[in-house]
Amino acid sequence: MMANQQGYNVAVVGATGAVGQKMLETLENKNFPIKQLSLLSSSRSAGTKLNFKGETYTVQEATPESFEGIQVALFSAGGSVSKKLADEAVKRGAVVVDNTSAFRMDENVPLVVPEVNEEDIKEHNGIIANPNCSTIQMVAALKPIQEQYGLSKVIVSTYQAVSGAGNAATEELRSQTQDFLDGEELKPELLPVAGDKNHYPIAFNALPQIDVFQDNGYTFEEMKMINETKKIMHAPTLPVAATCVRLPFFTSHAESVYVEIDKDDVQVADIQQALSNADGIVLEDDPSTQTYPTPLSAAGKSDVFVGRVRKDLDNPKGFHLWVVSDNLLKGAAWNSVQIAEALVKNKLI
Ligand code: L14
Repeated sequence: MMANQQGYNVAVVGATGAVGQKMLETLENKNFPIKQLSLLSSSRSAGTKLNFKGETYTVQEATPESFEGIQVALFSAGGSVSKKLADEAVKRGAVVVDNTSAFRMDENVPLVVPEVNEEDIKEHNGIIANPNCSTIQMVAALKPIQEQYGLSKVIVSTYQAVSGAGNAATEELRSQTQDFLDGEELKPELLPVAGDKNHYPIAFNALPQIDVFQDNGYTFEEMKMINETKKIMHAPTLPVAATCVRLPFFTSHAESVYVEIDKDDVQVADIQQALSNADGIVLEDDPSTQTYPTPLSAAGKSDVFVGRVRKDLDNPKGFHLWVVSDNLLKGAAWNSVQIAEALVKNKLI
């Protein structure tokens, strides 16, 4: 730990990972008030040196004792680490913001996207869950529509970046692309899912599997989008269907979202207006100038970008949207830091 000015004692668990690194960048860029910073990881990555605000920190192995004196702990080191250590952090007085799927559907754990359900953080019992990246950007866009026009159905297909699967997946795309261009044989080792039986090339391909299959034929990523959306939006009976697809780009998830609303006589301009007035949403939607967001245009930015708003041609209550956001920022690190900011604002730490 290193002393700094006034602020909070913050731990980042999984600091060397794809999301952990973005958490550090975001804490720095958003100037979160930090008194002492602890960078923690598994024993495998302990000893790594990382830079924060011009100072070098050595990553320590996360143990129960690492959380003595910590007020906020941002976890993103995988579900098993969270299951082992989140309670230890809470026991020592920390509020945990957990970016894994370990506790998201636990009814004692708020699942929060500040633009959508910030109030829910007040119900926390030590742990607040950060939703899945694909879910976060979708509910951010759905919220203003739900508020003004009601929602009766959501169908989403995703176009997801490889960085969501971690630094090793990013490296797999990079080296496989090179091998493909060099005419070498491709040797997929990781994607679609590290622990699953088969691996398929991601370079110049599209994989309709993100995370493991469930008994109902949906993947876990799809079920996360379905279940988390209902929980965050307080809409347990809202019909939601998802198809999640991995594509060969590094950053930002894109989503084609179909919604049906409750109200009659709503026009594209009304939906656009609701979106452009919403916090955290940027409307980039003008076919006459080919204006719409793309994974590359959204990368490195905190907002959720929406374009291609169209009315369904058959259902007057149906609308189609294109929603894009940096999966490691709003989808993970920035949403976690926003939750930490909300804890400060609401005097919960
Ligand atoms: O549930 O492989 O937070 O892109 C989101 C990214 C699970 C893995 C989560 C991926 C993760 C997923």
